[in-house]
Amino acid sequence: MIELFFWPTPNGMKPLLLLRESGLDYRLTEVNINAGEQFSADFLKIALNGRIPAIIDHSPTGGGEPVSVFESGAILIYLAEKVGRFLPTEQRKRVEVLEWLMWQMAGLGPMLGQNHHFNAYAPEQVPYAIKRYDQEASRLYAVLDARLAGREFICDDYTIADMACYPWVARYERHKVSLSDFPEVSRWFFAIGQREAVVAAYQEANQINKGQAVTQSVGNVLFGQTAETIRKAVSQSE
Ligand SMILES: N[C@@H](CCC(=O)N[C@@H](CS)C(=O)NCC(=O)O)C(=O)O
Repeated sequence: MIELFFWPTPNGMKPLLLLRESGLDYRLTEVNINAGEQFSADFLKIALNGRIPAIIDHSPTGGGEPVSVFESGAILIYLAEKVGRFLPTEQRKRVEVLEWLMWQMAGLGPMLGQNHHFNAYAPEQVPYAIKRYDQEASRLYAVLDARLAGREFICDDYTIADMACYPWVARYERHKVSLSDFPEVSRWFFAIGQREAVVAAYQEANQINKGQAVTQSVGNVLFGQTAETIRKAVSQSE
């Protein structure tokens, strides 16, 4: 059984998409990031970075002690290898999927995250940052659009590269992106959104954190942490 430490955010959705698609046995453990539960000593033992998602595989392949994994990209690779799907084994095909997974992890996700931060959450308007991340968002959408031309999915089949990108593109309105400017992304996005597993994953996620806004006190939790947060929580767990 896979225990998924979860909150309904783009990075949280990635492993849930895979779990739903694969039929693996799983349960969700909510980590309310708006309330700071990601900094609890217990959670940091699994995910020292203090961010969801994380998993514990209570029945790892080959047996033995449970395996814990943090970082959504590493979780997707781990689960794909466990089920033997969504990540090819043939070298050329595999590296292509990993390439796009890394592109999402290091580019699309962080840049769209900053885009949303400076457009929606920053307590003061920072025109340079807004412009910078708006431009970067549209550049990245154009990269994905070019990649998807003539392809159903980012790689040959539906893979962890699609599962990583989809939940971020699902927030395109927050990035002030019009999908009509990116027709290939639009076609890919709406097709994936109709997959049974994707619909079920979002239905499950939507039961959690219904309509909780990022108020100033939530913002203080999410954006006000320092080295001290981690040092304190780590010393509490010792
Ligand atoms: N690179 C990490 C990023 C994880 C991440 O940023 N998670 C966010 C939710 S999408 C989080 O836990 N935020 C809580 C916080 O910022 O304190 C991954 O892909 O797993």
